[in-house]
Amino acid sequence: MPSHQHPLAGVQVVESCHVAGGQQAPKLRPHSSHWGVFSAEWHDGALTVLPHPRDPDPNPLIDNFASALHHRARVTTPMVRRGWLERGPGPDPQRGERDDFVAIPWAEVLDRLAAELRRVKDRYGINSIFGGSYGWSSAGRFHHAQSQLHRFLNTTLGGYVRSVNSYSAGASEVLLPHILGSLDQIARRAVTWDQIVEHTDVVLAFGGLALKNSRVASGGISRHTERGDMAKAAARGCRFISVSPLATDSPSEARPQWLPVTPGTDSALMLGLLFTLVSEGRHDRDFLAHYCEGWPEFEDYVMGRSRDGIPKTAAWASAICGLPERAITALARALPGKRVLVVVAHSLQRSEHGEQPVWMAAVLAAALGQLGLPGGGYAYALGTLAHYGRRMNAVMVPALAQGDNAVKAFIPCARITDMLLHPGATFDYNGQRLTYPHVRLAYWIGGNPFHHHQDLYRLRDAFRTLDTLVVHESGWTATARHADIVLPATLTLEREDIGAAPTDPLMVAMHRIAEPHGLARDDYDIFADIAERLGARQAYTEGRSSRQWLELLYEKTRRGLQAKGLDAPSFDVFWQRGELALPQQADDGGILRAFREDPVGHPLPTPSGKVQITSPTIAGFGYADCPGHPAWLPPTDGPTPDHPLYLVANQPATRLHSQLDFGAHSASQKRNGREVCAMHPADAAERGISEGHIVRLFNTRGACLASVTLTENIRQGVLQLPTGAWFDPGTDSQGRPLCLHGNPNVLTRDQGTSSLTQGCSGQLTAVQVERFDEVLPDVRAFDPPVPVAMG
Ligand code: PGD
Repeated sequence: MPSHQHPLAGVQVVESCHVAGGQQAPKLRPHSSHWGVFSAEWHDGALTVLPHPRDPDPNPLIDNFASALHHRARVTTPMVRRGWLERGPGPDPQRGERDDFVAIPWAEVLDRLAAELRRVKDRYGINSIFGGSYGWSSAGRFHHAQSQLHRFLNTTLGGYVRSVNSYSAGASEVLLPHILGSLDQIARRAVTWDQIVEHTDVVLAFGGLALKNSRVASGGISRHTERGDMAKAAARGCRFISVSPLATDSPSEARPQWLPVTPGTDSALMLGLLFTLVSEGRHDRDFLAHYCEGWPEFEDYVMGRSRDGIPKTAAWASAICGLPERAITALARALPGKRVLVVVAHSLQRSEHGEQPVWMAAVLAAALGQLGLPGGGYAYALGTLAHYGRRMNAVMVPALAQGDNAVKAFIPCARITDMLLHPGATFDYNGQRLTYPHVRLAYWIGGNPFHHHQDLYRLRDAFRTLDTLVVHESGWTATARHADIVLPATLTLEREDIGAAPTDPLMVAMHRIAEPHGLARDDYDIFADIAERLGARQAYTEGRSSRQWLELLYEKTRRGLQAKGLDAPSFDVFWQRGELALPQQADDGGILRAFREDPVGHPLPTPSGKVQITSPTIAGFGYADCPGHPAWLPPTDGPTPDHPLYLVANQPATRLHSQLDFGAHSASQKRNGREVCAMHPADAAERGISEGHIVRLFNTRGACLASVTLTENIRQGVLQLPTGAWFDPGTDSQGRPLCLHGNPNVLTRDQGTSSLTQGCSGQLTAVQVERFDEVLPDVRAFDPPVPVAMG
């Protein structure tokens, strides 16, 4: 579906023109983003953005850039919350939406911020400063926002309370090392799309293989190949089976068979498959005996010989997952003897007990004897990001050194609200009992917690406990609106950087394409000036300009290329060329292939060196919500009579997370500025809802509005509302809170996936929906606050 034609396909771009600062840059200037490599050029004041000429399937998300550059939602000048200025730092129920902002000149705001950092450090210590600052920020390796913040806090203050793991893969990152190997080893280094195109008979994809996800990679992606690879594999006869409540979770090019499972029940379905395999003697006993630990105990559980006494038959699974018993039996019988690849999307583990489908799918792949075979076995998270199913680069791509952090305290990133609301409380994490530190100041850059976190009204209460919240942002996100100090940050297009990802064979010279909007500055320059006030400019900057840092970072990769005897041009040549090809490692199947070929010489990095069908380590932790082998654990946040529908709050197709939600492409898919919710016609008819109606989705935590689209491509009993619409808090006529724009995280539950991993469980919740017949309030999410003068 490429909608863009590049006028210079295959032609090297070297023509130059002047940009501010007297530097020379090509007219068609290269740049990169998490959703694609592109170039841009100005014509009569209008910016045209074109995908990389060799990208076979460009991501239309690049169309959000031009309209975003000077949108009214941009932060133009430093702003400070009036209550913070008048009453000083401290917990404040006015924080967020109920207070005004005052515009303050750069020099003064940085003086005040430096003084506040010094006050908090001197009075409470650096373990009262939270710098976790989770978020995807932008693709450049130098202006990577989190790295800049961490380096700043380490070099100026000595450290900060950090966060670990991600919202993407919080459950699997912690679980996988116990049972197979690290997330990177299992997801990035095992089965590639090339193997699938050549070898695979069946791809059994739990959660599907949605292109909206696989067309994105943190750090950048130069060629979007997944659509073509699925088409090639399907043309060879590979069968794609997409297990998901949403038919749209796999592209038509894969010619998928859709199994519309009830949300959150995949591990029950897998148990039904395993029961059928075992009861018919079709499981691979040799593989389980030689390569795995703990199968007998697990088999007892499957067959109902263990304490619960329940045989996990296809009929049992059918009653839970909603697929017909015969479909489950037929699927189980279709797998043995074939080259089968079991895939589990990140989204499945982003919900309560999310560890279970990840672990169960590995066991299913083991029971089929397929682990470690080319194109077979287990590809955790394939199709969830463009990083997966590709080869790793053979040279390092650059990263900014962050310095040393003297603070030991940390939280799993999705426990931010618990930490702020319950300082001193203890919590479980991966076998440890940890204590929440008492945080007084949070510094957030490159992330949008009012996008990524769950139960946003609870998050708002948590942020109100702080003395000070500092945010650098390019747009007036809800996070910026909840801050005390908001500093305008440049968009990626407004600065130079290097684009590179460990799985993409192209390093990109990201040229500056536009001048900074308003008074926006680079995070690096902001931090350098605060560091100066804290007496640590040299420690933070090492005396380098941004351009000198780029040269230094580039040099690491250049040396790697040189050591391999490959083309290793100078920085200036790289910059002029606009890109550099990087070599890649062999497609060798990683640790799973090596283990299969020689389990003694190449044991897995697990306690037994084998696949842990059961884990004595996890069993030893004694967590009721994550036992010692994968199991069906019923949800506690499932549908109820009052809230009978599942809500799938998944990744959006029209933007990355909440980034550039105000851009033209994202806006074009909304209806009158409101987000669109998909619903089955039968569910709609029961409630008198028709196509295009505005509905109110609600549960005990909150409510939001959305415009409805009716589709048979969704399982009955399920609604789908993507994440990323900027939180726009208002009220209905009864004074009840209501997100006017359609942000599903006002509905989702803020609870860890389990005591083992404490991952984000925002993907699923239960809601009711009704027609909204009141006077329709306008969406104000992109209207910035109007600065007031100090009284
Ligand atoms: P983004 O919208 O990417 O979301 O959460 P994340 O916070 O990463 O936020 C990045 C922010 O950084 C944007 O506001 C952008 O303007 C800003 N930014 C970009 N570049 C820069 C920069 O250079 N400097 C500064 N100062 N700011 C910058 C994403 C998270 O959401 C993720 S990864 C996942 S997988 C989760 N998914 C779900 C889900 O499936 N369902 C629910 N309900 N919730 C989720 N939340 C999670």
